[in-house]
Amino acid sequence: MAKQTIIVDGGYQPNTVTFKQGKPAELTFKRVSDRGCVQVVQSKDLGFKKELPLNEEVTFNIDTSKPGEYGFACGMDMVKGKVVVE
Ligand SMILES: [Cu+2]
Repeated sequence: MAKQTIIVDGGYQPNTVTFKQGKPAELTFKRVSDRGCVQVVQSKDLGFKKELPLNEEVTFNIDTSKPGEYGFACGMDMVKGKVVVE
């Protein structure tokens, strides 16, 4: 299982994560401050939308069956990041 963690602190650190095609993958978000507007993370591409409680880890399984770039963003679609499957 490939695992990556993104720290959410007004933005996404890092804002791009890469997974290998065909390998099971988990992406975790951990929001560590109230800065910015990133209390919700959503992705139409990856099929999730969830609140990020402060200082808690929220994990999504990532479908790595198809290579490509899959965007995610805050609840208002302003702060953006992406998952690359290659
Ligand atoms: Cu926002």
